[in-house]
Amino acid sequence: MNSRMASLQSQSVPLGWASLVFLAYALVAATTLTGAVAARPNVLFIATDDLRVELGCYGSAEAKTPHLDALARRGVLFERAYAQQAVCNPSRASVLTGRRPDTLKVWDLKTHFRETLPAVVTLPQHFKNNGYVAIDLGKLFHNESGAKPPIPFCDPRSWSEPSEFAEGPHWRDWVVPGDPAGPKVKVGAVQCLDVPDEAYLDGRIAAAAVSKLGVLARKGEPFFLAVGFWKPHLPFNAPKRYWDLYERAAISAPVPERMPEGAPAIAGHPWNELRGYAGVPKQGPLPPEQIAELRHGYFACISFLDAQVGRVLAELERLDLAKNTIVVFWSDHGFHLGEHDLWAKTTNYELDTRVPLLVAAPGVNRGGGRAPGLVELLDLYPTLVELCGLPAAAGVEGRSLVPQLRDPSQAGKAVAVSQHPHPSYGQATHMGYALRTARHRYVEWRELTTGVVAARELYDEVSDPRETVNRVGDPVYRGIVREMEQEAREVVARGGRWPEEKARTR
Ligand SMILES: [Ca+2]
Repeated sequence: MNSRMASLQSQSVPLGWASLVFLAYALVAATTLTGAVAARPNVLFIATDDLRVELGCYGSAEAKTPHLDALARRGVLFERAYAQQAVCNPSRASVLTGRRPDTLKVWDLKTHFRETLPAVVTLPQHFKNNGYVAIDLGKLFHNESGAKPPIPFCDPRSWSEPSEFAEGPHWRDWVVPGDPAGPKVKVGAVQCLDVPDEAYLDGRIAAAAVSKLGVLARKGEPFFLAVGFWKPHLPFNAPKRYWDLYERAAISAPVPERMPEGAPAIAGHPWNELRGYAGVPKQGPLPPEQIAELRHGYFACISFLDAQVGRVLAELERLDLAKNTIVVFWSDHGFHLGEHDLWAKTTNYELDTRVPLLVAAPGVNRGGGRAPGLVELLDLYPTLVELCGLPAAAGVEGRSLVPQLRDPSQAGKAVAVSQHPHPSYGQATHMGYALRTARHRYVEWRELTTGVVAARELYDEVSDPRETVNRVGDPVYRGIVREMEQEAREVVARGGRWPEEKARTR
């Protein structure tokens, strides 16, 4: 009850008609105010970098992720969420503008979306324009600019305050014992030192987020707090105690070891990202002990990341903000750890395009649940706009996930679309479009200048979830291939945008 109502009720004189009318207004105003507060929840938007679907709550037999598993229990876990392109900049630009890479014309690490679509209103900018405090701690947009003249990749106009921990090369997040200035050149792919969490960026980002939550709680204004963790992106550096959670001898080997049978060469890549680190062979296979070390390091980084998320979520609870804060946890794309004879990202396969996505929206998803329907990362923009009661943003291509948050059994999309140019980095010659339906993954590689289809792939995700055999030439799948070809034509014609009016599922 507000103070005005309390003082009205405490009046000792009998209430006249005028006072009763005023009291009625006050009651309506109080109800409206309460409604307005409930309709303006805060958003804690947690991004991670290169985290594939490798969490305990997703059924990983190896990853130790107690804090994210707890978040999954109080939110909705999206079992089939897909990135629009499996590499940092295009994926993040897509999520944060709600547009597909083809619409943005951002498919590489260098192009900033402000070069191609200068006036676009980003997700945090839309919140800022509608009365929210928008804060960026960590990597949300891409972390390095290739534009000339340089454009700040953290996109200052999206935020209420300057970004922190948002830019710089990944290799600099490395401890040189005795030298606080850190490395001057790119160093190794793994690091295991007995150092505090704050020795690395993600520990410092978690500490900054904890501190910022205190400030925001005292302010009392609605906030959109983006926390962008840099892990488990290479280099795999986590404090030793996170490495110690795993026994290297017990860590599984990559399965399958080879590219899918019948896959075109254009679907793979020579792992340039990993090979750029010291100690990694410039060509040829990795020795088994290095494969085990790298996989160990990736898992250590996942647990390190999980602990940092836990610190932030614990502070949200402690400040009593959790009940009115929507928590979103997502990764910009997946990752290969030697499976398919591939390392890192930049393919159109399930391991690279599928991502973890958890959404806890207090009062919306009572009791949480697991949503099996297909969704796309660019759906997050309209979802948060709807959840917070903001006006719809123009030009956004995603579809709100609110129906699935209310009832996780609701159907998802008929098709989730991802795309990736070939080669993975540098001057592209082809674009590969991946169409993921409930049962199949169809990939079409088209020559960029002519549009001619150079190669095709089809995987049966039910009988072959690890994608070991390309079925595109298998007569059993002839009908499916014909249908998918038609659908791919429509997707390409629409610039990678799936026609929402088509509600077919298979
Ligand atoms: Ca990434």
